[in-house]
Amino acid sequence: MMALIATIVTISSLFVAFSEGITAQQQENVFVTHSGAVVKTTGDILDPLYTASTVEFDPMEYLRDFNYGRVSQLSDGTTLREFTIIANDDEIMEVSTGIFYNVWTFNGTVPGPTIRATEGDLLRINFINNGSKEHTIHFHGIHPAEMDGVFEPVGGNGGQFVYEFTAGPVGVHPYHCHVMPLEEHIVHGLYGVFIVDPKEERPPADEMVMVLNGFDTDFDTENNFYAANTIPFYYQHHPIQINTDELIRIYVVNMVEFDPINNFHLHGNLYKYYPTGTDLVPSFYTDMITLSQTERGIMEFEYEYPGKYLFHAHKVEFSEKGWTGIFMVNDNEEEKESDEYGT
Ligand SMILES: [Cu+2]
Repeated sequence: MMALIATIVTISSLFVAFSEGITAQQQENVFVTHSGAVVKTTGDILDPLYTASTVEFDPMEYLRDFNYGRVSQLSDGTTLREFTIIANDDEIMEVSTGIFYNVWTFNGTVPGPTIRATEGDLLRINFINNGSKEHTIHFHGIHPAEMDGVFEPVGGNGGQFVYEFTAGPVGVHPYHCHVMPLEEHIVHGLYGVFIVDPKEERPPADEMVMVLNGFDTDFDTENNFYAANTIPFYYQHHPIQINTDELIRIYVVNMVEFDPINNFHLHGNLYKYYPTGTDLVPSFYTDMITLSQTERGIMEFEYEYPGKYLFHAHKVEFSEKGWTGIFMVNDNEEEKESDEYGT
């Protein structure tokens, strides 16, 4: 027994000495995760987490980023909004830690920019296809047939097309590429959100866009990851900061392919829901909506109590694969002060 212990002690001390020698000789590798954290390790990196070609995407920035275009006035008083949208299909993005995927992008991101206009504005979208395949932009909404982005595929390597139509109807609509095979062009990321505001504005609110999406990273026509705004679990690790007694308005669009339905459950609260956002009177007061492909709407709510509240797909498979987030509800200091002074 003593001999055995002595042998173990000898081997252990040899190992300590030997491993110290290895450590001294090894260089630390530095890599960056999608959240921007810098990680150092002397171990093998089986899945290098950073490459120069990684598409930068910040779900927190995307959340409240609305693109109103270059605005000018026509002689008849109509507001003209001009946008430039560039398609690409050769970029690589880290869609989840260590998972790199060939995203097809509008203006370099998935989803593309959130385009926003008021009902009746004239939209001019200068589309440039810098990809290697044919692409288009098909807007949901009302417009002439030749502006529908279906029968006029735009060639790659610099092909151009100008989409021009009047914004309408009021609501939240998706836009996406409509080239065949459609599923392939959509699931790689060629989609975004198009908001048409009513002429008489909705009440002021903390406004956000959430695109519910997924990624089939092993090409078996089943999604491996799900998210609100592309990066799985992002808003769980980076809770969305909101205030008590403040109106929150979310433009939500379901772009998940392969799975017939998605849904949106809010904790500790209920929301008013306007399907497609086309009516100014809500249709439901609920904590749960179900959405099929490209189904969308506007949610409005206020939190009375501060604290941490989950929002997620009640389809548990989706939430466990990334479609989950947190609202961090902070005490509304402004409201408190105005209460104290009775203003
Ligand atoms: Cu396409």
